[in-house]
Amino acid sequence: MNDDRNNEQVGEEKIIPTMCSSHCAGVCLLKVHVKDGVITRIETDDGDGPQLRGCLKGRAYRQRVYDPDRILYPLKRVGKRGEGKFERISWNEALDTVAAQLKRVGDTYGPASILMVQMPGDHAVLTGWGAIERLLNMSGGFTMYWGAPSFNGAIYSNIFTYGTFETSNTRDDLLNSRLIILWSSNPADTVNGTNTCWYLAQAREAGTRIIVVDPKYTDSAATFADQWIPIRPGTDTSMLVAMAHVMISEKLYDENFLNTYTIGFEKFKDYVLGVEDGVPKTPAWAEEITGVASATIESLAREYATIKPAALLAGNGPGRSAYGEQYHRAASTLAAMTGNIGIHGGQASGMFPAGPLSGFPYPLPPIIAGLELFDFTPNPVQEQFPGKPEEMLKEAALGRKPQVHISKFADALLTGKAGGYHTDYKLLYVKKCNYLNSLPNVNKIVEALQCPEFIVVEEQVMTATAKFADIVLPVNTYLEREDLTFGDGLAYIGKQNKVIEPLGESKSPLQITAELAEWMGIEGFLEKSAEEMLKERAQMSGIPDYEAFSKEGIQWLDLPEPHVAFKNQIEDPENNPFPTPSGKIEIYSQQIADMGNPEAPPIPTYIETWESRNDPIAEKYPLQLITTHFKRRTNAQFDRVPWLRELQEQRVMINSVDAQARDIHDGDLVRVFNDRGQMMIRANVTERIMPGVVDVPTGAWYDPDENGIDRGGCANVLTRDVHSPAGSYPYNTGLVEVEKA
Ligand SMILES: Nc1nc2c(c(=O)[nH]1)N[C@H]1C(S)=C(S)[C@@H](COP(=O)(O)OP(=O)(O)OC[C@H]3O[C@@H](n4cnc5c(=O)[nH]c(N)nc54)[C@H](O)[C@@H]3O)O[C@H]1N2
Ligand SMILES: Nc1nc2c(c(=O)[nH]1)N[C@H]1C(S)=C(S)[C@@H](COP(=O)(O)OP(=O)(O)OC[C@H]3O[C@@H](n4cnc5c(=O)[nH]c(N)nc54)[C@H](O)[C@@H]3O)O[C@H]1N2
Ligand code: SF4
Ligand SMILES: [Mo]
Repeated sequence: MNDDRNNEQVGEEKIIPTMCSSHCAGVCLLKVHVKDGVITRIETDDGDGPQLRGCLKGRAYRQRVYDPDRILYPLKRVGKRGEGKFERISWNEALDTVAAQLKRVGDTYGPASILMVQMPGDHAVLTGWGAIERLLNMSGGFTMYWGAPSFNGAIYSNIFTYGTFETSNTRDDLLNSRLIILWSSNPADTVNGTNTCWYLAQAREAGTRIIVVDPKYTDSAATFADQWIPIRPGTDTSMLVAMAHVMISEKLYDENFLNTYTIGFEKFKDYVLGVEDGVPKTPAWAEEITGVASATIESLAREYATIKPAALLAGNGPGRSAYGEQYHRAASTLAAMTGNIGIHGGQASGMFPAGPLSGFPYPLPPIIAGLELFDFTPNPVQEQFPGKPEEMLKEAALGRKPQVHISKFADALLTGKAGGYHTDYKLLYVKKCNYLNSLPNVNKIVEALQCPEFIVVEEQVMTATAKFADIVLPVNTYLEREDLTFGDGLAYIGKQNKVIEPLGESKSPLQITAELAEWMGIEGFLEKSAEEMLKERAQMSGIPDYEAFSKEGIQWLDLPEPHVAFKNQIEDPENNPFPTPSGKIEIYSQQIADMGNPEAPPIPTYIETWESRNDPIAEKYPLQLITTHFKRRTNAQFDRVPWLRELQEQRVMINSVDAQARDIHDGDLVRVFNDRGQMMIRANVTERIMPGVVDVPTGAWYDPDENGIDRGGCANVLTRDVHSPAGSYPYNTGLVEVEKA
């Protein structure tokens, strides 16, 4: 396909459009210049209409493709595990080894002893989920993982509150808002859907009031906000509940909306007023917890209740803390109290960034389509395998067994049956995931990775995780393969064109799985060719001419107006119940109550996190650690790109008050530590983070010295490998101390 593009004529430069989508919540149009089969430069969208301009990472992708450390051939470990010594082997030997190990481990210990983890890598259809699951299921099964690090608290909240995770309006609808609250959301760094910043800029110019609630004075706050409200990490639910208190006591809430569309408000109201526990959740109560002045809480509550329509964009920062699900449930409850659901300019405040799981008026959301392509073959290890993606995510939100939360993989590998898991785990398959760098408690993971009998990692570059593999399989980049991708928060489908041949012997993630299936003698693994699947998917998404679409790299979907989640439910409730058991928005959830977990109450409730400022361990480790997403990386991807490294140094952000008390100056080398680990890193002494909080941005590459002290600035040497009942990862919950090195 696209032969005219792929067979470059010698000496002639071609410009090939393609769609970048790099696990970054963006999907941007790039124009890739290719000469003699080599990428020479990358430009971005300069066309008419809403441009989908790429960020600094997309434009620097050339250095990622040609990274001198790209893995070009299959590798076999020759040194000690983790030492990083490998030798080149053939694909035949690699596939033969992986196939034989999967069979041996399955036959000897049972298929449940196989653990697999994969992440998006890129957001694309063929590269997405489904293929490896199908392969493992067809060969006897494996132990499912659960827990989406990005937003498991939000998934849980959405499913139990709204009955679906499709809770978001498209981003262009922000132009209809009169008030926008960016609650822990920083699109100036984390994109949160391409063009979100463009819509925020237009909204601001049009006079929309924009408020940021975040412990950091982010670039988004600096660029867009009329007001910045710093808040102590992990305390957001108490502020939202106190805002509800203001709305209730001043009768500012939309009673008609609550009566028509919700159930359980009375129970929530009792909680807010303190009917049962005798503690009214007043702004003064929340001030003690959050550090936000009660007058500020009151005025925000009044503004949100009276300026209509208003979009509370509930970001995932607090969702990535202990009991983060309560924050999401509380945000959606406030959206209901203010009647901002199902209307233009409002938001259901389900989650933001919406991610590919939300807010799509597509005929079939392509990511789900990606799963369906592979039919989600039943997993013999999973007694009641749900089969359908929606159900699967619900099961995931509930953490039904047998499956292991990804944050517990290290624990599961170390303790197995003795630790209360279903079995002992003997084989680890890592696909599109920098497991060791991205999951909490790296030092424990390092220990755990010595346990399995066999580890296989599919990678593009030699990550800390890949160093622990017995076999490494080389993966190409999206510039070396064909795929489809889709807008995040805006309605378009993108074409990923193969602009160069794969480097070395690298292959696409789908190709690897398909070849492994063949090697294992599994018949009928791919029912259609990759090209057929893409064409079929494009057709289902309403794309009339595949060739023309490929030439453009993009197809906008024809929407008469911005998409608004739950518009039908609000406009015609009789005929459009919410997909919950009651048919209404469930502020009280009987499904949650039935689970009977006191740490997962049926109404949104403030629960103090572990390792809060009141924890006795705060005497030893007095600073709250947050680990935010960094502008010049996507998680740990792009960290090595030299052009990007020039732009921003990995440092720990610390307020000048905390720095002064420790005699730390800007640029000093400091030690950040707690009982789980330690790192040496330079300090960024600044007023842009509130006192008492430090930020080590996530994604820097783990780089231990001879004493095991991390020199790379990998946040997860400090984080804890636990999760809330809803599977929220507490990446932003934890205490540390910082001292001058
Ligand atoms: N440049 C870049 N873009 C990315 C990524 C990346 O790594 N780099 N990663 C992508 C991925 S996988 C994801 S999931 C998204 C993540 O996108 P976000 O969740 O938006 O990113 P974060 O920076 O982790 O968090 C957003 C804000 O939450 C704040 N925050 C942290 N804890 C709390 C808290 O307890 N309360 C409040 N109110 N605020 C808090 C942080 O200070 C931060 O400013 O971004 C995607 N886009
Ligand atoms: N402390 C802390 N830790 C965090 C977070 C946090 O906020 N704080 N955020 C969490 C979040 S939200 C997430 S989503 C996870 C992300 O965790 P990961 O998904 O592990 O992070 P990535 O860096 O995106 O890693 C993807 C890896 O897959 C490899 N790869 C293999 N095949 C492909 C491919 O086909 N395409 C691409 N693009 N890559 C491929 C890439 O080279 C890269 O090493 O991290 C989590 N970790
Ligand atoms: S990395 Fe993300 S935001 Fe940057 S160009 Fe690619 S898709 Fe767009
Ligand atoms: Mo994420």
